[in-house]
Amino acid sequence: MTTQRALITGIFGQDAAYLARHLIDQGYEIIGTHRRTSTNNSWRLRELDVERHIRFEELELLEQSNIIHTLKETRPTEIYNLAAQSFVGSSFNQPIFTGEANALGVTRILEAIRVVDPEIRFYQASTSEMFGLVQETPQKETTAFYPRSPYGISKLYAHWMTKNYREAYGLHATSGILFNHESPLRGTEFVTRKITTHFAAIKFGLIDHVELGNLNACRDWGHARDYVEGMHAMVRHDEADDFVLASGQTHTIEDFANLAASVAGFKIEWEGEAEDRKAYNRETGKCIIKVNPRFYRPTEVDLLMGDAGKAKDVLGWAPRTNFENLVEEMMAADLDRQSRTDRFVSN
Ligand code: NAP
Ligand code: F7E
Repeated sequence: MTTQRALITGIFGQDAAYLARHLIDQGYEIIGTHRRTSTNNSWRLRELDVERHIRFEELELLEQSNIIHTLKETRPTEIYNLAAQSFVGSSFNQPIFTGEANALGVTRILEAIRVVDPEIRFYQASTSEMFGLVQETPQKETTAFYPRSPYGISKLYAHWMTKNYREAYGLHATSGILFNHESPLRGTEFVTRKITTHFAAIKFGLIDHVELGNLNACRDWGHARDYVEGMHAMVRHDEADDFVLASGQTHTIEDFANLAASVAGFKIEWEGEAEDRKAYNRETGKCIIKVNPRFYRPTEVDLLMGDAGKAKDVLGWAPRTNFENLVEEMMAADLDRQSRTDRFVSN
């Protein structure tokens, strides 16, 4: 069999690191693409010991000619489009950039595939944010979409473009509708890792408390390591299609904070409601969590809970890491990182 060559966009992101690890273990050659930055941003690839196996190329989602030339020069057999402006909060302040990168960026890649080599298999990173104001629970492939942010809307455009290029031009273009997946390599702006980095810093006396937004939002959280295996299974499946990957369980932000606090060794007690809600360390009496409305979103996604039944039946995919193990792994990793420096760990 000829060697498979995967091009992964957004190679410096969380999912790309785990996917690169998985594909390298399967014997793949990896081309990792990134936008130009002034500093090296490859800490995740180093943590998983994959950096030395990757051929790096610059690829900017806003630049059509750059994408076409990169495909012509690197000749991948599979493309995993993981690059995106992926933070929902920022999408409200940067709706146009978010649309350019997440929506039109995908059209640019699909066009490049059509022109350069229509045999390339394509994976699009779709998201549970497309369900937004949910129309049924649990959410599955057939659930009606109702996105609630410029991010969700940009991803919905890309989702339909992927489907359209599949139907119109016969491309093997697959869309993975992934629910939240986290890990010790998660960006620190996302709520899970914001909590674990801040708890670690509180533990080591560097800060007093963390400020969060809506504590009642419910998310279906899994581990990125499990979800990238599902991406690969989708691309290797004979027919391109849409698949939900999810854990099937949902928890509030407060649940996540409670469990992370207990792993970090804090006994906490909650008082107050809404903006006045606070969590106190019972041993010291000090407040360690406060609500700051600055972190509220103009329109919120209140509840996500996915049904990954189709991925299980068709691909044989199921998550291996449960919520408790995920929180334990993330909290332990940040305690370990923080124990090795007196600077607040911020990546
Ligand atoms: P991530 O850590 O934020 O990584 C995204 C990567 O995209 C970053 O490395 C970023 O580059 C790159 N990027 C941003 N704008 C770009 C541009 N204009 N041109 C080229 N590259 C650009 O995201 P992730 O959590 O790994 O998620 C991977 C993908 O899955 C994303 O598309 C995300 O929207 C989607 N998704 C994620 C989840 C989840 O829960 N993690 C769930 C569903 C879908 P820099 O490193 O330079 O910032
Ligand atoms: O927010 C609430 C916030 O930013 C989760 C991305 O990977 O998953 C991710 O999007 C919830 C929201 O992730 C804070 O209001 C409370 O309800 O961790 P998050 P997200 O918005 O769910 C989807 C599937 C993606 O596709 C995205 O790319 O937590 N929340 N307090 C907070 N959120 C943040 N960030 N910070 C807070 O202080």
